[in-house]
Amino acid sequence: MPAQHTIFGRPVRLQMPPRRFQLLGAIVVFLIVTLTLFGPPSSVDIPTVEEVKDTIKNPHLPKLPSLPSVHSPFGPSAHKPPIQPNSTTSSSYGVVEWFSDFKWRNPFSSSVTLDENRALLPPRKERPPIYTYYEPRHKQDKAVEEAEQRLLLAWRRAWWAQGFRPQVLSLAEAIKNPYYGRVQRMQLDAKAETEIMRWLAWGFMKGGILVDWLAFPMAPYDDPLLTFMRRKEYPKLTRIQPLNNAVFFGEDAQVEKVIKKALDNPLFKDPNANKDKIAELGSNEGGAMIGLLTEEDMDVDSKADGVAYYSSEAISSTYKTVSEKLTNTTQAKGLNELATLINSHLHLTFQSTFTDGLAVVKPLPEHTTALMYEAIDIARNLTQCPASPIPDSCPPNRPKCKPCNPSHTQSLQLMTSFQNTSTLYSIGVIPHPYTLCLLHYTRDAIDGNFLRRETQRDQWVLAATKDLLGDDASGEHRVLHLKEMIASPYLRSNSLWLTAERESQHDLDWIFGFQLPRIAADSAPSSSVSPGPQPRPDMPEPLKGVEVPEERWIVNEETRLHKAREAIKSTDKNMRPIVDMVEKWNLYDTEAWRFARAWSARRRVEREKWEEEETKFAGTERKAGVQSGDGGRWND
Ligand SMILES: *[C@@H]1O[C@H](CO)[C@@H](O)[C@H](O)[C@H]1NC(C)=O
Ligand SMILES: *[C@@H]1O[C@H](CO)[C@@H](O)[C@H](O)[C@H]1NC(C)=O
Ligand SMILES: *[C@@H]1O[C@H](CO)[C@@H](O)[C@H](O)[C@H]1NC(C)=O
Ligand SMILES: CC(=O)N[C@H]1CO[C@H](CO)[C@@H](O)[C@@H]1O
Repeated sequence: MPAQHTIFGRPVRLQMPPRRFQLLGAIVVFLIVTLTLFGPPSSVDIPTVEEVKDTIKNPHLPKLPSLPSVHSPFGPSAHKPPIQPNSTTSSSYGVVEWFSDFKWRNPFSSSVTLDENRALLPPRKERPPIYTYYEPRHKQDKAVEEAEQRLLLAWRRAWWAQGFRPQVLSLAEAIKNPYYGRVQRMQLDAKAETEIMRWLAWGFMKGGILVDWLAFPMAPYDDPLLTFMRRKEYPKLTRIQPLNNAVFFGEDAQVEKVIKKALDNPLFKDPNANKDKIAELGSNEGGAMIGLLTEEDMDVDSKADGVAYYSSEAISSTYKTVSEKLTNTTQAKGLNELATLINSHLHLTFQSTFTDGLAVVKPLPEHTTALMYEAIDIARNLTQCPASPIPDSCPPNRPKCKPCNPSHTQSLQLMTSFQNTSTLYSIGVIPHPYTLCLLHYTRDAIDGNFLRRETQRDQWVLAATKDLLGDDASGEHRVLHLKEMIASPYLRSNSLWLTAERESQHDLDWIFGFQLPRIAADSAPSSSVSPGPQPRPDMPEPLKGVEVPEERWIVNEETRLHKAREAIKSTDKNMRPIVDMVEKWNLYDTEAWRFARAWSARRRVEREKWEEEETKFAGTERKAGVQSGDGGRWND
């Protein structure tokens, strides 16, 4: 007899339903299980109009549901991932927090960080160390030393911007090398000794990249040599042919091996007797060390032109104006001019990399003029011709460059949406959604009714990606794309992202690798180019088809921008819920803003921390007379 099934004590008869119902039943069960496990589609998690409305009417009601934890059905009970070291910094808009993870390509940071305020960033790319050797001469003039420090700072900045971790070595490292005593006893001439000490210091650091402090990266970020050097794998000890002894790379064991081999050279058996021969080594094209080695000890790469070396030969043959001043009495002046010259060549390299010029992206352009001040300021300075003691000169690695022409500077245009080309440098300003609401709808305050009835969600993200992704892409797709542009290793060197709420940009020089012009000549561009500051490029043309607002409306925009900044900063218990509400209403815009803000905060923290670690060594901002943060007294 079959078992009798009961429910609440009543007997029930079980009978298999017909086949087609079995299938339907299976589908229903599958749907229920899927929904339970993975949660409903994400847009359902976004608070509804009713919820927002209720919160506004009754501030005492529980808060709006928090951001959707898209793939985390058991969200609230999960543990937050542990907080990573140095992943917070303070700002006037509260704490900026981030979490670095491989899974950063996620439309909502909070689905991984489980924390609305913590942005999910890509893992930090490790910076390969790059070394230079600098030893001030004894009893050097103070002005000369300062000028050299300034050059070292330029060296560090340029390599930092290219993704390296530049460090200035000195005799202190060489002394730690076990071979130091032996070299010192040899009593070599100054030139040969410096070269060998340089290798000892490098050997002590266990290999890597060793470059001269007058060798600068002057090429696009994806230049083959720079890309190779960033990979941090140097299978064979190598030098670069036309650069003499300016660039070497190799691994620890190889460096150690050649140092040993060089010091075992028969010439050193009796250094005194071989004095002349040893002194001659210095004139070898790869420096004294190379003269002590044989060909098979080192590879020679002759196809690399990503690095510009300002050797004394190059300076005296190509940059005569500067070399004339590098004599005893005006040496400091000469070095300062050399620094300005190098800065101009770094800037020129940037300008020639982006042949289509600069784009300042201004989505929703009707009422956002005041939002763009900072971006346009930076863009104009970037397109301005750099000041230079020899204005029409070219960097040593690109003698056929096209010098900057003040009457025909790099193009600078406004665009309503981002473009996908690597020859155009874009500057974007991401507003907080609250800021955007005030400006775009020309309001002085926002309330729930207005937000719900009159505003569209996530307008900024939609407008900013219109040209790239068309009209049909989803918000998730758009915000992911923006994150790629901001942070992916391939795209991030093509654009700069500011948040509208941060008013000053202190680390631009370290992002670009050169000092932006901060002084401009007043005169109109003249045909003959003179040394010193060049005229400032004009404002970009207004966008076609967009009415240019009158001055008084722009003044209103400025006031609103100020109000929005105050509101976002505010911890007031009446203000905070409104800002929160606007954030929840615009999840994608908020996500883009948080991401960009955390990205630039992390970059800044990384740099400041590193500057702090390096304070004891040569070439820091402090030693070069630059106040951390501003341009210091070396403004042009
Ligand atoms: C520079 O000074 C050094 C030593 O102080 C001297 O030997 C040299 O001749 C000077 N050179 C010039 C160009 O004055
Ligand atoms: C942007 O351009 C690159 C290369 O030209 C291409 O691979 C990529 O798919 C483009 N992206 C979009 C969104 O069009
Ligand atoms: C750009 O140049 C102007 C002067 O021409 C200067 O006032 C401003 O501070 C500069 N901005 C940046 C970001 O360098
Ligand atoms: C600047 C800063 O906060 N540095 C800290 C980074 O994290 C390490 C390890 O937790 C600390 O020792 C630093 O002080």
